[in-house]
Amino acid sequence: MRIDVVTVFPDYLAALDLSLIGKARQAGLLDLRVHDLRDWTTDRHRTVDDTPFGGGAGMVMRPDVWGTAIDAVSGDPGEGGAHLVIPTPSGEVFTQRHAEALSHESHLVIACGRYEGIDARVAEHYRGAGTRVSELSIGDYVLNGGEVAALVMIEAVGRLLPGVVGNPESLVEESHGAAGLLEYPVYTKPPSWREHPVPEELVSGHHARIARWRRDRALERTAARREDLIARLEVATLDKHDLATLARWGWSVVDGALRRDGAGDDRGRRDSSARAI
Ligand code: 6GU
Repeated sequence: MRIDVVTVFPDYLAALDLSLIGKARQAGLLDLRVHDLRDWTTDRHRTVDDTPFGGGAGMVMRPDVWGTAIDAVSGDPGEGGAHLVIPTPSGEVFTQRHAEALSHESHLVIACGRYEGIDARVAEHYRGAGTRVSELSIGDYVLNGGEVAALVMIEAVGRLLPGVVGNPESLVEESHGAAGLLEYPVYTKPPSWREHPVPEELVSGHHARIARWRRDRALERTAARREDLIARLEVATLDKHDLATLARWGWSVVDGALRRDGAGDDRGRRDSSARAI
């Protein structure tokens, strides 16, 4: 995969030389190129922004500079062209599903805005020209620019590329995978640490018992921390034991879908919250 990042702070992306993504680049699995947007300015002051039409605070990034930059790094649109990613707090929220979809692309261009964002005509223009354009936010909080979001997306996408993660099995059970649950808690040596023993199921050697324990902890954790994920579970993928675990957290099946029990009864939840999840 090739990824071109355009930014006014190329140094922000220096972290991509490190760790797994750095290795993927060295191994030739990821062709990552970081560009300074100001290389495409034409004035003496290398201006990339201006005041907003309609008034208001802050500055908006100019579409002419962005257009020249994106054209220069996108390659030939006839050959499929690049998928344009614009990190912005007003985008769709970036999830593992977006990471998976983007990992199947051959070329991404990530346009990192600063200030109050990029002139809206840029996304509009490339969409109109048939380019795939994704405006994506990494969560409901405000950053000063798209660079940290680009780092997040490149790491999430990059680790899904074939050969980047050494053991592909580690991609299977982790949080936000296909099961739609958070990951179960994990433990290693020593077997007892500061009076905290490792749960006995995990040292039992019984494969089925371990699997059941992990599944229950994943369900409980998700129920405690992410009700939105429980509500989206496919009932057909849950066994009787799963439903019993969820019932203890106040969830039952109504008309084929999971529903939180009403009447504000959260006793089960409080009881379970009292122990480690
Ligand atoms: Cl992608 N950009 C900015 N500036 N702030 C954000 C964001 C992106 N995602 C969440 N907050």
